[in-house]
Amino acid sequence: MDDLRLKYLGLIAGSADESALEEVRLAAIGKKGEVALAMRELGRMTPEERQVAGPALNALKDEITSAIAARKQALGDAALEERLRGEWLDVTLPGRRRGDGAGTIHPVSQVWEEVTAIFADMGFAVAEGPQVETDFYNFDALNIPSHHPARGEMDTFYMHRAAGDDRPPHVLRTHTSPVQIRTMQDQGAPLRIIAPGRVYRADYDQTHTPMFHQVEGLAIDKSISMANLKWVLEEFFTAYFGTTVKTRFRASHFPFTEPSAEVDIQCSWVDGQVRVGEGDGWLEVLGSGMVHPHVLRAGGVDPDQWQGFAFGMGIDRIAMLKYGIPDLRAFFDSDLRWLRHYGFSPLAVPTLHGGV
Ligand code: 2NM
Repeated sequence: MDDLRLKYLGLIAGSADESALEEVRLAAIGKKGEVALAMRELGRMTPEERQVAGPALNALKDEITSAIAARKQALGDAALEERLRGEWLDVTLPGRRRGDGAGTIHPVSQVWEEVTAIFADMGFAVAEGPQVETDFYNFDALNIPSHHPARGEMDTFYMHRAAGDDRPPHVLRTHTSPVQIRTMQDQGAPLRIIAPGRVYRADYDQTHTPMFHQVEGLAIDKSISMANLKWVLEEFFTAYFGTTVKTRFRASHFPFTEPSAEVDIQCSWVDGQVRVGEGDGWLEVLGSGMVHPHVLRAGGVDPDQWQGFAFGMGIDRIAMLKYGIPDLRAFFDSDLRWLRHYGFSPLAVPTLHGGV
């Protein structure tokens, strides 16, 4: 019996997994196991022998049973331990950063969205139109006569026509005003829209790029006035710069508005840097006026029944003002270090309109 005991306790201790353990169990205490066979021997013993051997065999069976259970438990614990070691996860590690090469929203796109959101809050819908225009929509409809300097090749990009095609050439739009004409024609009055978009002029120096971004506004109704214009613009600049901004209107001239005004915003200069909404300086940011009757008529709107204000400003320019960017041309260099420098991080929200 001691031999059986040592043999099976040894085999149990040496079992590497549950199936090996089960084999040992069957061999030891299964129906045909060695302990069961030994128990069958009890019938051939004397009562005295049986009285000693019976309890001893039962005790051996119990001992093997609990040794198997203990070994099973130990093997299970070890397997769990092993799995936990493999699946270990340090939740205190910092998150993975997006690569430093990741792009971000472009300042112009960001400002485009800011401007759109502010005017949307005042009830202005966004209007869009083609960037390649006829000279009717870009010039004639806007009361810009054919002898006007803006129509010269010096200022405007003209598209080539095929040889023999003598229709007037298409132009890259020089402002988003053609969108205003098209929207007047499509929707009629009353109307309250902004037209943000890319525009093109043959200009390239410190303060001009051949493509830039403009947003124009147009509000047409029975009794719209320049007082409404002034309120809307002050509301806009105050929301955009996050501080109360006064405006100053100066009489001016545009072919498409009468009367016309150039609009300045209040500012001061500190260490050569401009600060909007404080001080007694003024910065020109915008052109505006009451839409000329010829322009309303070109849009199919009766100037005897309707009147409206319009304005136009440069998105790039007000982006430079808000984010302290001194050089316009850097907008189009695609330099990520420049983006980071002006505080545009890769975590910024993605653009909705396709971006710059
Ligand atoms: C400006 C200045 C003044 C303007 C006019 C129109 C239209 F088409 F409705 F008549 N849209 N925008 C306008 C007026 C634009 O930009 C400096």
